[in-house]
Amino acid sequence: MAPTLALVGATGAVGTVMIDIINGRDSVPWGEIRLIASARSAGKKITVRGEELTVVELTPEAFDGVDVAMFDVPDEVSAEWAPVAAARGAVAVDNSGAFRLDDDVPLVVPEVNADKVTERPKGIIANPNCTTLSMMAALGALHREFQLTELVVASYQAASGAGQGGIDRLHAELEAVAGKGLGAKAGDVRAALEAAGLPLADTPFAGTPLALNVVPSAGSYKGDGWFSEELKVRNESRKILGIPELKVSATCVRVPVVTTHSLAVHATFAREVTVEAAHKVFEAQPSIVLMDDPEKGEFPSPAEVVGADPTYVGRVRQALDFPNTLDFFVCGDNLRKGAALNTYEIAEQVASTLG
Ligand code: 2RA
Repeated sequence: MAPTLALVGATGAVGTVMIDIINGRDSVPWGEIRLIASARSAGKKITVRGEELTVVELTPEAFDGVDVAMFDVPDEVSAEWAPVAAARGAVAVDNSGAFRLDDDVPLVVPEVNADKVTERPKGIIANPNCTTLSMMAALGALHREFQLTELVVASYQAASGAGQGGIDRLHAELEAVAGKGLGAKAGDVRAALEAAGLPLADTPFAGTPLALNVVPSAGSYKGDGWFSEELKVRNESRKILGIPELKVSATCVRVPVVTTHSLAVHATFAREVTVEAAHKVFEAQPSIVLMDDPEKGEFPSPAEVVGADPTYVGRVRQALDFPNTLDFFVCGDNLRKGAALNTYEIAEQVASTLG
């Protein structure tokens, strides 16, 4: 019998993209698809693959008969409910941060470590943070050929990483500053936002304007100068690539882009690597699009990549002063491959292993 898939958080921002992805597949391995959400959203009707489904409330019984349950909900909801789904016999594929560093929970990017989906003693598989995910297909492919030893990255993260509230805030700020010739005087953007009724105390972006600005703060402050996004890049990259001692340093920055995270990557390898060899590796990876002819203005940028499934790679250079080191730029839609798509790909991978 075809397995049953559940989507927990079906009405949220990532859940909505997930349904879009399921609707866009040529075929799916599922029999029943069940939509689950909080009591507030229960009863809502959503069309999935031509069938109108009614969202059911998140209860233990909602997982009865479910084979794979995808979770797109906040950390604390996953922490409570993913084990409930697992106890009822489902494999939980979780897109929150609740289990990513748990030794008994694999952290999976199918292009890199699909084999790990069967090593799940808790019945839970974790999906990485979108910032880490945006560069993993590229780094995993390079690591297989050249053996990664050091990684230095700077992120350029979109507002939608902070959820719908982040998107709404950026749009409101852009409207408030548009056409005013601002940006030449310190504090003029801040003053315009306050005057427009957008107090900086309300922003999800560290009390700092995002319009006409960049904000070197992503996630929560964790001490010693580090923000949570930067530590996630380090810890998750090590776990996914299976290199516990990988040297990693990240600086995570929010930029006034609605959706699609970008990263400038400086990666050092044990073996000699050339641009030509790296291009071949990228071209052989179906989930990567190589856009690398800078002389002709060909490189990826969020405005061109948003809404697409692949990771886009460009600006590939041999670092001039660092042996065996490549610099390159990646862009990935943080709501698709960075969240919903990778979670769904894991779910399909699990389905392929079910008896
Ligand atoms: C962000 N990576 O961009 C986070 C979302 N998971 O804020």
